[in-house]
Amino acid sequence: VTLDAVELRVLQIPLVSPFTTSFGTETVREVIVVTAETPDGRGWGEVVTQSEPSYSSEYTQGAWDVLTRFLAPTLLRRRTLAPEDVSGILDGVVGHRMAKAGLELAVIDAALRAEGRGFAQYLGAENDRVPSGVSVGIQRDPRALVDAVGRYLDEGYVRIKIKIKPGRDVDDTAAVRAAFGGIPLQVDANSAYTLQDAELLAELDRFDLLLIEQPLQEDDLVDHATLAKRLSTPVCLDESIVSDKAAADALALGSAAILNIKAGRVGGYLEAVAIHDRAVAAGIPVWCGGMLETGIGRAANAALAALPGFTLPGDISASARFYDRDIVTEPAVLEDGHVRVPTGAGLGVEVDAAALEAFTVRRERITR
Ligand code: OSB
Ligand code: MG
Repeated sequence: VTLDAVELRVLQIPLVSPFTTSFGTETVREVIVVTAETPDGRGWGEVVTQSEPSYSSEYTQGAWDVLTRFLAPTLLRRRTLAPEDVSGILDGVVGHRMAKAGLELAVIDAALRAEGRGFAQYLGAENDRVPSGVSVGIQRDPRALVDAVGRYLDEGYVRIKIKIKPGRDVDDTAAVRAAFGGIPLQVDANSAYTLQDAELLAELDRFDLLLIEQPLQEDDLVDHATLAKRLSTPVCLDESIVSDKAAADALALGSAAILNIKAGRVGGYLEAVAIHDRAVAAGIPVWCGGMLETGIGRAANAALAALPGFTLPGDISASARFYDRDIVTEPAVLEDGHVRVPTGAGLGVEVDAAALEAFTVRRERITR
């Protein structure tokens, strides 16, 4: 494609209910939407940073700075480029993977829309719908958690993930297990523990969980390997898997038996496919994580999760799990516990211009 301009917007979209994890509570999703402008039309991407650097070192204002001053200008200096060239062109900037991923997605979308080709097919997807799991935040108490989980099960979600943190782990998990029997259940600690907590975490073994996600810090690959030997619950890594190289290291060390793949965290959907391929070759199951995406990123995640190695349900819920109003004209819905993989050109969703405008709080257009 020929890239004429990149438009960046910060959006603030209200959440239907507060979302609490071990690292904090969000009531508004602050996200960057990227538009790649080409002579043949536009492409859309989403930068999944959050407003504070608590899940990742990346955060929205930091991403805005690196995108406007470095990444977008570097990309625009190339007259024409293919989607596969983007990561190499941006290689001179260290890190900032979520920012790079959003920019790359906008270029891919523009290129595919011009060709009339769908993103799922481009990535190598094989399924036309994906099973839908839901990530349930920490609630006031275990009873409120059971109420929340019950509502999601009624809606048809096929897998429940609950957030845990010290003091809100064993009792919360026990309450959900006791209330709903043998549902597919997993927990996510978002790095809230240390290896000292191994004995406590082993108490979760009795709940027959699908996995425990990211119990320790991002750079604790060796400690995760040590912990994995002490638990019967499979250890899954999220925060630690920042690249295909990190995935290779984690698998070599035995730090994880399962991987959560998030395109933003690893620098883009093409890097995500590389991790998928590596995991398939190693016999490691993967699933698609989420970052409270808008309809843009949610469509892209559904396509990624339709690759054959994604054998566990992902955090790809209906748009309505987070938003009353999305920024695409046909937000993802839950049908029989699944979300449909869009098939139209590019991401296969259309941006709702009025909604986009309504949520925009900052905007900048960068030209060649
Ligand atoms: O750890 O998976 C996580 C949301 C923001 C940051 C980190 C995580 C999450 C979620 C929500 O669990 C997943 C979703 O988008 O449904
Ligand atoms: Mg996680």
